[in-house]
Amino acid sequence: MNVLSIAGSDPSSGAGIQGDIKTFTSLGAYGLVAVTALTSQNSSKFFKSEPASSEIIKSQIRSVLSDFKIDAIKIGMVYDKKTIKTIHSELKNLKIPIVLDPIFESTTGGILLCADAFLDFKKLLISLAYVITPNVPEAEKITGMKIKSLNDAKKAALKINSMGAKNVIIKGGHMQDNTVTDLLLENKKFYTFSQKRLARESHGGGCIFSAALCVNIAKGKNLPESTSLAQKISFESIKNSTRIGKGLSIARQENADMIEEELATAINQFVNIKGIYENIPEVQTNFVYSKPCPESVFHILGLEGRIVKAGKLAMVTGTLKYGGSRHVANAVLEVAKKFPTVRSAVNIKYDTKTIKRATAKKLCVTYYDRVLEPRNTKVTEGKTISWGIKSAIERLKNPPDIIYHRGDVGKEPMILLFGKTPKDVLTKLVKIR
Ligand code: PXL
Repeated sequence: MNVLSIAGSDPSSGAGIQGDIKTFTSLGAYGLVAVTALTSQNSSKFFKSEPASSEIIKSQIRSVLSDFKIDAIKIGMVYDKKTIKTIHSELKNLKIPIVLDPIFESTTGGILLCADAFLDFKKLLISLAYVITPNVPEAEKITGMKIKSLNDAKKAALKINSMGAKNVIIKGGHMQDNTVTDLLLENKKFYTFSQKRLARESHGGGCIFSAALCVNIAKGKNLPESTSLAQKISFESIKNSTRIGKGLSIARQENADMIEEELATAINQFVNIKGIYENIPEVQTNFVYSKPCPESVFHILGLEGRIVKAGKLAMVTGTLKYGGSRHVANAVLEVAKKFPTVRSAVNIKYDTKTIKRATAKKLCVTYYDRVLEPRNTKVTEGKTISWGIKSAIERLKNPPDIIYHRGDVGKEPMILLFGKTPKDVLTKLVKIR
């Protein structure tokens, strides 16, 4: 999937085209750019900006549109009247969804849209937007209204919609509240998305929101889901912001931890599978998800606790923690050394029928025999799993879906189900039940 950012350059790489490329890449999209302006700024100060010529802006847009299939476009800094006119005439007949992020001023006070270009911004760009993403001050400037409450934001969203934007998101970060509530207006319906407020200011969070929104729209997700994901991604990136220079911290989308989000969702789906209690072994179940290329179990998120069988129900005890699982996490650690795409696993009760179904469904099934384990690994806590997994995958050319063992004296037999993501693991689980 390919997405295009039409925006300004930010040498501090927190926002603008540099920030967008990072967000697109971190979410698995291929990012293309058309540069509208150059800025010189760092994390403390904004120095200068200079527009690109209309000729080169037009030529950049045409060069990418004529070659790549573009699934969504984001417009950021547009700087002046002639840039706005060029973008409008190049995009007005396209059928590609456009995310318009109004960029008026930098966090450090630099002018990113000239005062005399404001009317053209409203007249020519707002009507191109599939969705527009102002924060509260930007929505106030666009509408001329004061926004002090969610109700005010709803009125402003309706007004921006009447100005031509198909859908409107007003980001609530500037509102005085303990939580941040983003408001979406889609097809005359309001949706709100709340997140706890982070007590920090950073550079680039707004760009990350609109770029993540753009990718999720490109992926075909609906607008409420795309908004919710964009909020989570920008929240995580602000939480992970780092003071790289001497001034403001820079939001870090590449460290944004969607791992927790994805695993928590999958665990919730796991316990709600009908009759899943039958698949939970005596030692109970853990479900893990690793950061890319883990070096220890502390790079692997798992339950510090278990998914337990309680009568005919499955219940989660404990919370998610890096290093929370030892057994299942060690298994992923070992598999990932040879097959780095494998990052998630769950352990389930051993049953020959499950193994037969998995083989029939053409999953890659392998096993190890605990009875053959050398004495020296047996006596060291935590080594058995590594030894077993290593011997099970030794001859594999492709990543395993299932590794099982039939137990040993006093050791319960077990099935480990692997995948790229928790969702992938769940899809396989549903296949073999
Ligand atoms: O965050 C908004 C933004 C967008 N684009 C460019 C910027 C900034 C903020 O500084 O410099 C080029």
